[in-house]
Amino acid sequence: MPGESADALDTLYRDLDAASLRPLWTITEQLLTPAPRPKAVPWLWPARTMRPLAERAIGLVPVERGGERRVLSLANPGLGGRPYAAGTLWGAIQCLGPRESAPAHRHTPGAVRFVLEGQGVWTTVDGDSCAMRPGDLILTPAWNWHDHVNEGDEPMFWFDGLDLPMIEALDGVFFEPHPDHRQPVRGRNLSEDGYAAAPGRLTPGGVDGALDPAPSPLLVYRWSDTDAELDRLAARTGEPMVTLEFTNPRSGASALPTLACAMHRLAAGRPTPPVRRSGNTVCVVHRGTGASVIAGTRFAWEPGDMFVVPSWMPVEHRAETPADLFTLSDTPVLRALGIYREETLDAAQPVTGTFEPRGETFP
Ligand code: GTQ
Ligand code: FE2
Repeated sequence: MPGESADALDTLYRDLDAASLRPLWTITEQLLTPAPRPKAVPWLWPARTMRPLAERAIGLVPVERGGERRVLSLANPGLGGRPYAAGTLWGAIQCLGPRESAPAHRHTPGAVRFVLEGQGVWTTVDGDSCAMRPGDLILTPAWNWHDHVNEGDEPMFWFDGLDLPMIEALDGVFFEPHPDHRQPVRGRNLSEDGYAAAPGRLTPGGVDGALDPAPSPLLVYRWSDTDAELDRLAARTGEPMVTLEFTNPRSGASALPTLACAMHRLAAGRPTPPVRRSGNTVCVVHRGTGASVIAGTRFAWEPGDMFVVPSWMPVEHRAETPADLFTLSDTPVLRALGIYREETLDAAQPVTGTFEPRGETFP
């Protein structure tokens, strides 16, 4: 009887649930989607909101053991309260007041710093004390001891990017505080002195071949070098955007095994073609004003703003004034697994909405 078999089926589902078994045929379409369906939404955090909040935190919250860092993480509203910019990426603003220092520690997630503002902070990475200045990129590869010391008289602000959500998903997070607040310093800018002149540390367009499980031995990429190389690149191509990826001078691979970092220079008034890529990207505006359209929504930006392009969502950029965008992405992981995809679309996206920043801004 049909009634009996419907009852029997209900009972089967109840019994499966009680046995901690899930019938795939009821969830196939949620799991095996035709294309990525990231939970993270396209989002932008304005500098004009973040900067005053970071400053208030400097006045109210000391940097101590346990808390370790004065960091405000980008919490994507699509991720249900998780403190991640996107499913695979941690993004944050970190700040240190004059004469403050953040204690030495190490962890299996790898990190990069892109400097926003200020001077006088040194990040020590396994004994190599690296100066930080606006526009510089500093790497702290997995399990390297690191601390940050502000020797100057002004506060400093920088962007942090980590692969923390990826390492968490792999249940591979280890953390260890250093026995001392500061680790011993072997010297200053040692990796820079050894490798900064090496060819292959800035790769036009970006890496598509080399993969390397070892991080770059070069830990700092100076803005002056990046800027000069972008000038040369822009002069010899007529494109609306030129790209330099920060690369491992030993192998030509991305800066960290899990994270790719790049700088993009946009010519004013010339839109880039819409592109979609598998994997997530966080963008930090270094210079200039403009707007990006992400999956139909227009995001206007200015220096210090941070925004997220979730996996497979089309993005196009248009600078109002000459602009430089720093990007952090998980591309090396997708490439290592042989599943990376990238596609340039034929036509500009129809703009269906405009992003309204949340939180108070201070013009
Ligand atoms: O500066 O060591 O944004 O350990 C998150 C975790 C920064 C850091 C973050 C960290 C750090
Ligand atoms: Fe850290």
